[in-house]
Amino acid sequence: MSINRNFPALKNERLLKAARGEKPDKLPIWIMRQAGRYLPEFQEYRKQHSFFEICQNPEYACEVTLMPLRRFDLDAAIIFSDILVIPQALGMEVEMRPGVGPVLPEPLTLQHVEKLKAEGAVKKLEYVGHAINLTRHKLEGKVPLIGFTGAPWTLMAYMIEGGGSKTYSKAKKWLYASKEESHKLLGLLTDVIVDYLVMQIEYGAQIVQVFDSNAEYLNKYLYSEFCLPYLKRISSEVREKLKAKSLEEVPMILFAKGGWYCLEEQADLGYEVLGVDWTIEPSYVKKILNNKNITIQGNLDPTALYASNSDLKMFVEKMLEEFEGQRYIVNLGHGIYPDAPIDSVKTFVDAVHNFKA
Ligand code: 1CP
Repeated sequence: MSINRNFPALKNERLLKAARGEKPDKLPIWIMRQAGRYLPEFQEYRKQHSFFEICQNPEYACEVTLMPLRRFDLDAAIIFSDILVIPQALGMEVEMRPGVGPVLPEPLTLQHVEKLKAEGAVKKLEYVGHAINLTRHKLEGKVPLIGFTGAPWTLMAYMIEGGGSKTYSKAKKWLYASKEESHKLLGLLTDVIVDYLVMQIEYGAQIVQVFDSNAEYLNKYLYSEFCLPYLKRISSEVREKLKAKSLEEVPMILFAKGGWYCLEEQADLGYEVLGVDWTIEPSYVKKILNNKNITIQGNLDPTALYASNSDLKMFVEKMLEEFEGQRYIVNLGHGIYPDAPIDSVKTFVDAVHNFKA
């Protein structure tokens, strides 16, 4: 399969404009995990195909990516995949267990770090590029396509814990007791992430998001030592490599869930957009990022979608008013839950687009 970079013209520029700090005609909205389990058509699809079969087959991944756009007036598509395809490409086994989530049956040990090889990993992930290329064409320029990756620390944490965890204490133990191995692993993941993002952009991703979902388990010391330098390397090296390949730069989003304790530092990492989770007050965000040249993305509580339609509308409008005056992309403050009512998603999207801009 080859890359077809003869892309259709983009008709909806709200997201890219907001990311670059230009004023869009209406506030852009997309929803983290919008192509997922809350959609009955996705549940049906999953009965026929395993999770990774969907990820690895460009036609299937494209179909699932387009599902939410047929239902809602969203301003972006996000390619269907998962952050754990990187550990998989590094040779670790990853299972998607229904009702449990991802499980890595043989978690990473300290001795194992030496054996991990970055070479060839991105080549193995080229199926994500093919899915992106196909989807970008199938979108016919309707909305931009978002590519994504997990951040180094978040991937490290899943690799060591072998799946989700309440405390991530095994992975955090490395940060205190095995600093050298931790930095080695984070550096290797950063190398892979940089090339993975460049590959996604080359195949057609128009903006990329780095998910640091496990930022909430760290503090300012740990985040400064084990995350900020790597996140900075990602934003600068992706741009350098794009330049070297004569590819246009794309905006980059960093979403460090629960990373309120170093919001200000995040603004200096070279990302155009910072995602903020649902625990942070818009007024706090505005105060901390005052005068920083950056777009904010977020942050409706995903469980607000269970509220009555009139309450939900009120919560959304309150949030939009509070973020007014800020460069802004509307989203939830974390991924949508599997039992989120479909009607509420429509109420959310419509409330955003009907809001006086
Ligand atoms: O629509 C979209 O957003 C695109 C698809 C997507 C994305 C962006 C999926 C599909 N996963 C992700 C990112 C992802 N995966 C993150 C970052 C966002 C976040 O914090 O929620 C994380 C932490 C994961 C890891 C993961 N994969 C979890 C969380 C586990 C835990 O306990 O921490 C789970 C449950 C998955 C499985 C998964 N990924 C995606 C879907 C649709 C599913 C459900 C599995 C299924 O259908 O069987």
